[in-house]
Amino acid sequence: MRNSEGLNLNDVMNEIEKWVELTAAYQREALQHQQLQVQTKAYDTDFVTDVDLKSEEILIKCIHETYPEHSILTEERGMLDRQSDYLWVIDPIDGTTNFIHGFPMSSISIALQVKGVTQAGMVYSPWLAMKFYATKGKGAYLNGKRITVSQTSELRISLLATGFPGAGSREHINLVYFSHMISKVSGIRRTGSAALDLCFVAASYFDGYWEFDLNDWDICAGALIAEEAGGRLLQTQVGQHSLTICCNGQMLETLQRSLLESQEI
Ligand code: 2AM
Ligand code: CA
Repeated sequence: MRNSEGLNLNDVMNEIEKWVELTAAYQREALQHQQLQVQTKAYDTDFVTDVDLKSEEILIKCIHETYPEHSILTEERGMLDRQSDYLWVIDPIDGTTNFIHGFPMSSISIALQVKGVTQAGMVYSPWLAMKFYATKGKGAYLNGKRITVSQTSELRISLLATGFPGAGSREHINLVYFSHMISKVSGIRRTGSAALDLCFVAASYFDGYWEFDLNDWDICAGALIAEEAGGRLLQTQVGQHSLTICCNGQMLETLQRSLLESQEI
């Protein structure tokens, strides 16, 4: 299976799987046997651990060994630019706060973009033993089984997910949206890993998801997986904030309308 640039996406996915398993094994070992070293970044609740950094190092080394000319964008190290059409987008731990607390809801997220289009992605939870992956045009899978989004078209009976990134800001824009939406749906969950939230929409556990101000590395792989599972992804701007919405096609318009009503409250 070759994409327009002649790369075999089956081979790419086999490589990704090896790299991610290696990283997951390291994370399991580290959480069991190691004293975590936690540092803060932009503010006092924006955390990074030595395990984030080492996981990133493992993934970068694997990519450089296999595809030395490719560029890499990572959460902790930024852009490692090789002036290539190929860009790997990596979040070594999506859900770092959960990871620090031992709450088993974090993931390794890795995607390959070719000329700006995501061609392959994997989101792997070392704790749930869930491996979500997709290649463009070939569907989405969870541990070898094809997954598809839910068919729920009614918001009233839907289970949604959201998140509150950047909790350093006490007045979070999403609180208004959350309180508006909570009475309109069956329930709203907040896992703390945007990558897993998108995959949970892909697997139809959630009917829809929204979140503000996410970064490329949070959503690159999960967005492909959700879209390949039949989901729709919308990214829009609300004032200074970017809003990501993901759900099945039947619900997109209703969910978007309902979310945007929140601004009028
Ligand atoms: P992280 O754990 O890799 O930082 C939780 O709602 C989601 O928001 C997670 O995907 C989390 O990714 C992300 N997140 C946490 N803090 C953030 C910040 N300061 N800016 C943007 N995204 C953030
Ligand atoms: Ca991260």
